[in-house]
Amino acid sequence: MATATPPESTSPEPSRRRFLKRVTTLGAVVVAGAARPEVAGAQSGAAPERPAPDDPTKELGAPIRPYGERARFEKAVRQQFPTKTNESSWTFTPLQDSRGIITPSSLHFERHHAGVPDIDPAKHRLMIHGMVDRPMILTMDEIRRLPSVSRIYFVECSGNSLTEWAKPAAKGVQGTHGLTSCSEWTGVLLSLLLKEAGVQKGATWLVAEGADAAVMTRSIPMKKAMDDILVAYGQNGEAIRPEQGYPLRIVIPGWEGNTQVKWLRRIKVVDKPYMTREETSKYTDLMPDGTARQFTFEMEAKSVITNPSGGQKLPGPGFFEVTGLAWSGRGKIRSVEVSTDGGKSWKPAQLQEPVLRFAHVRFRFPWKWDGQEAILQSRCTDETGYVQPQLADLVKIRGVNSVYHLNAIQSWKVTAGGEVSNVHA
Ligand SMILES: Nc1nc2c(c(=O)[nH]1)N[C@H]1C(S)=C(S)[C@@H](COP(=O)(O)O)O[C@H]1N2
Ligand SMILES: [Mo]
Repeated sequence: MATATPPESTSPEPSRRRFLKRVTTLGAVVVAGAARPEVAGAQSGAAPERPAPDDPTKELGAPIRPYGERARFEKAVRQQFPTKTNESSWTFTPLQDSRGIITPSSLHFERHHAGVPDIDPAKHRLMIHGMVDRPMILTMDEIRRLPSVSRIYFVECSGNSLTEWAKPAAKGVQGTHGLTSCSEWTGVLLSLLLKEAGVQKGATWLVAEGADAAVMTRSIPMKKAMDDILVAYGQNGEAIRPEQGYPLRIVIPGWEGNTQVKWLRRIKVVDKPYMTREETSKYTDLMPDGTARQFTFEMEAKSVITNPSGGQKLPGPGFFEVTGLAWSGRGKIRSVEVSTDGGKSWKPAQLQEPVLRFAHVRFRFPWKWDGQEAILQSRCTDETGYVQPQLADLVKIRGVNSVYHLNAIQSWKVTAGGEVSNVHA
């Protein structure tokens, strides 16, 4: 009964204080070993040291709270790639623990070139200038007064799966595919802002600039800007998280994550691409003949089985639901097939509604495992008829100098013992 009221005021026994002390100690240990202390620290605080009651109906529940947290037993966290600094780094979404198609904002993957800036929305401005009739400087309040839209889109870093070109490297799906996440974004269509500003004749590109210490800058063709690009301030029903670009970012449906400038502060309307660092020395694909592909904006169709996936263990033969995610930067996913024999035979998976353009799509496939070794694969086709390639076929065209844009079929091997691991089949 001690947990029925705030323990600080009534609890006679020192167990809570002991619990807190233990958590603090644990937190300190984890922090010392963690590449990203604030994440590790926050997690250790959620450790379920205090057992839940055997019969929850016999105790009064916890009091209401103003901002929600997930259940203390849930442990999925973003994982950081081992980079030299925490500021130019990235974290992966735990896709193996994701349900449905929306990524919780707290687990959206992150890619920062100079850390997460601390921006006061009251001081933030968006400037639109260059080849326009009416240059503008907008406050956040002014932007939020404009007609808005909400749309569900994935964001995928074109570096997703980059470790997997030559040999299977990451252990599980978080490492192989965790640089993609899917959110409902709310904001203003960029086309609306550009119409307000009055784009001049001959303006074919724009340059978007972030307010972070990297001042990340990308050139974007006017055609896409006039089509479906969002200037977003909302993510999954609340303000965009600082990690995702608070208070304002560009969301470009289907395009590589790097073009989707976070902490957006400036749009310059121009008549050519500006050849910034992020579109010359980075985010280009070196081909076998020594030339480089540039402005590879659209993320090609890709899918992956998230369960069962690398690092998991099947308890024994019997029924399993094979499930995963598919997405395409060219529009809608038309179909997903699953193979349990390393690509020799394929059967259609069921697509779960909603199936949206430029969004993650959840697929499901009932599988009766006979206890023999199996290789699980998924292969998607998008509405343009493009079929996700086998890795060998992708390498035939792209060679192995490429870093970005690996969208090949992923293979998970299931041993007779039920262990699941990352393989190249
Ligand atoms: N201003 C700014 N925008 C940025 C970046 C950045 O470092 N600074 N990183 C880019 C990269 S490489 C990617 S993949 C996406 C990642 O978006 P997310 O962190 O919301 O997942 O943001 C892009 N926009
Ligand atoms: Mo990226």
